[in-house]
Amino acid sequence: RQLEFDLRSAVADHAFEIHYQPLVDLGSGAITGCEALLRWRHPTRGMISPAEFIPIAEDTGLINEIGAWTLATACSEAATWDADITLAVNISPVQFRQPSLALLVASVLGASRLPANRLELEITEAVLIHDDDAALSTLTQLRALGVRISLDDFGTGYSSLSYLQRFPFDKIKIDRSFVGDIGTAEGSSAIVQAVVNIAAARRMTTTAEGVETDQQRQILSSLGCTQMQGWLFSPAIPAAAFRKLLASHS
Ligand code: G
Ligand code: G
Ligand code: MN
Ligand code: NA
Repeated sequence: RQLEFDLRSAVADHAFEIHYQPLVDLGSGAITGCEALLRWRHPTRGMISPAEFIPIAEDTGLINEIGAWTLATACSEAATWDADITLAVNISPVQFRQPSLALLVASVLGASRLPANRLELEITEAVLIHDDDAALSTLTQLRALGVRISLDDFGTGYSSLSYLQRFPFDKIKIDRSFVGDIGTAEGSSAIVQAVVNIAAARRMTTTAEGVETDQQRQILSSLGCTQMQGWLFSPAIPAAAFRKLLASHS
């Protein structure tokens, strides 16, 4: 496949860049974090979405190299920001199953000098379904480093409330399919409310994804959701623009 071939050279050529999307506290309106989102500038096809190339990277194993680059680059960048905000990095299930993940994270934190408590790793429920003991052990190792763990896309996969019982998460990210329905579809605020309640009972925070309207923001705020992320505030933007955004909001 041509795209796989190109992806291999992209790793070597460092044709990737990282964009950052702010995470905003629903109470104060302050930027309290961001999510690193990978972008691939293809020589002839322009920007290719991670939704298209991450699956190829996972199938070919290239995700380990790409993921390590993303983690190291985002941590180094975030360590230079003049703001005490968290950095969230997506970890693919393939990366998560590498026994050396915690070692990698420790070495990246050491090299970038980003404080561990400013790093959040976003994982999806897909990592939890295969091997409970290995997953629990990896999560425990990561948390021992002081990094935070977020459960991404909550509600879309094989969501099981028992995961929340068994695994130590710091944050639940409520998938944008629920957020998009808020204020229109009957029952969707009830689902968000239920997730917020469970999170609070388990000392986890909640981030609503895909917030696009002020009405959604208001409802999420009244439901007690901690944080929001979405185009209402800002899409993911290049590092230099994100740095300016931080400066203009501090
Ligand atoms: O950034 P959006 O712009 O299009 O991202 C699409 C999908 O790709 C999302 O599900 C997002 O979690 C995933 N994604 C974006 N960046 C990364 C990354 O660095 N690593 C992994 N594993 N997934 C990513
Ligand atoms: O799966 P994950 O949550 O990591 O992916 C984030 C994805 O959500 C990216 O593709 C990003 O571009 C997208 N996204 C971010 N904000 C919004 C939004 O407000 N609306 C929609 N529809 N997508 C968004
Ligand atoms: Mn994510
Ligand atoms: Na998500």
